[in-house]
Amino acid sequence: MATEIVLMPDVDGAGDIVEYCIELGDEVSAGDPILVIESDKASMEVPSSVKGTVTEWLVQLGDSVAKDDPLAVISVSEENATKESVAEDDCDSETETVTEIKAAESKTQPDSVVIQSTAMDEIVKMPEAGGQGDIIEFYVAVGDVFAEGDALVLVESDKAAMDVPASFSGEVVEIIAALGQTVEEGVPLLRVLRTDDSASEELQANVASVTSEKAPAIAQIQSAAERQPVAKVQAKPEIVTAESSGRTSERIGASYAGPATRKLARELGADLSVIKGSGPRGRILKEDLKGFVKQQMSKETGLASSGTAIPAFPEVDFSRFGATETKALSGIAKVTSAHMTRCWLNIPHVTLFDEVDITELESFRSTINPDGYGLVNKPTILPFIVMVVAKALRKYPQFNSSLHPDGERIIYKDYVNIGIAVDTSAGLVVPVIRDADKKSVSELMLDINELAAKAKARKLKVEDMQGGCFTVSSLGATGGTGFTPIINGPEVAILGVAKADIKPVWIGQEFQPRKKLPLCLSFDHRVINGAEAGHFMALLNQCLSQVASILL
Ligand code: CAO
Repeated sequence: MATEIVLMPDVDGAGDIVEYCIELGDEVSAGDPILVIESDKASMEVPSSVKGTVTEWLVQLGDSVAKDDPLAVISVSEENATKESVAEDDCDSETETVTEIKAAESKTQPDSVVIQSTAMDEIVKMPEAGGQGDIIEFYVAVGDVFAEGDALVLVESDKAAMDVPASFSGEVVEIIAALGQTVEEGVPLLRVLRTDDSASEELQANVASVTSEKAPAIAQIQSAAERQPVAKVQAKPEIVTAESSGRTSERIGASYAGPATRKLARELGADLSVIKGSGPRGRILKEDLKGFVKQQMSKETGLASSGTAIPAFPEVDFSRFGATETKALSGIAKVTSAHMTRCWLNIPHVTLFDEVDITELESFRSTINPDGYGLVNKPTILPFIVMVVAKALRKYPQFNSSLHPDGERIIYKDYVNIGIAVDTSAGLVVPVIRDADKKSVSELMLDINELAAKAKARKLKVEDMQGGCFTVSSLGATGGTGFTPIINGPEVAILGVAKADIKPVWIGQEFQPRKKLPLCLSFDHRVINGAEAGHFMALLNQCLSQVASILL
């Protein structure tokens, strides 16, 4: 059994020991934080340089330490005597491949070598299909391990969200982009260490290329690589500046949390010592802290954290009443949820209902030969509706506008782009038909088919969902006699289409069977009044019930 002394790393100035991250007797891996040090400028975690058991502290809480001061004794088994150094990751280059091997320095550790390798460093970038969007969530934090296919980052455009998935397994070393940052194709998001087989092969290939004089050392490195496919490289210690955190005083020693979590706790005024950590060895994660604060807020006020003063639902343990299963929402569903809530709470909705006689339209539709228009199937009712809506938007520009956020101006748009709500397995998306007022029914049908197919295959680009002026939400094929669609803000109106049905209509002296299509027009009452909505609906009714009038 060999012993290893962990020394204070070379940081800017001295600092005080404020926290033990582990207890004596705990097993640590290379890179695991063992102590937290704070200076008047920053706080940082000091990682273990080897895998082993911490047997002795050489410093006490509150001690002031400087570079190379001994901090702790770690007992390393013979098997783990190969030292995988914790390299300082101050390398800015994306693809730098460095394998540096130094011979062991002391006789007590004859086999010890230092491997400093960034060979498996990879940069995860914003993918090509992603278009442009804002980063709204990092699903991973530094140190998190992920598998191929795991979602890493959630990027949101103004209408949809996209998960950036991992194309290999690995570990997060650095979050490069910032939350809220607008990113486009090729922008670096994360620095990661690749841990799949190809990374391991790459490491071994690098090692094998080192000169033969270093053969004994190479053997050690290879066995280290076998035990742990990627030589662990610790990112720079996480630094939180005291200036930015506004730190005054802090309880020392009892809570196991990283600097970023502690900084957030200070900002929120939360006492970490009463929070239960869900991380490894009870480490308090940011999620634990946020959950705790949320819980406290609803306990104290009974209000939701939305800022709208609407009482929140209390958390219910449904498993008391029977079996339950909890599943995470998809990225799209999360964005839709937030967007729908925002629209519902911000826009004073009014919904106007009507029934349109589409008997004539249906008989006309039945005569259409799709081949003659480059279509595979006959057009559905939807492209006719879109065409008529486009016409109505031109005639009533109030419906083709948006209210300025200051609430004092209306922005009129001189283009007519119509969004179509499409139901997909991942949630609701609204791709946009450009210049709908300039397209024929068959062109609109082709656009709808193409956008719906892309939506269902999750291949929509961000730009496919931008720039809409008005939305049509057709539930017709599914059923229902009417519904109250939520306006897709900052648009000011939306048309819901329910299921057409044959109904008896009194015409002249008798009832006649007519096909009636229910339409539901929700409008923003700040921008559109009821009379305008009535005129808009009347035009839709007229054009859809007398097909020829579409031409007028
Ligand atoms: N009444 C009766 N039948 C209707 C109808 C209606 N209002 N609307 C469509 N149909 C018929 C179509 O005509 C078609 O039959 P035919 O082939 O005989 O003509 C059949 O139902 C299937 O239509 P469709 O749904 O495949 O095609 P569409 O052009 O009407 O709609 C799309 C395309 C992409 C909008 C639709 O598939 C979809 O995803 N709708 C869901 C939208 C949604 O979820 N909205 C709710 C938002 S709020 O949560």
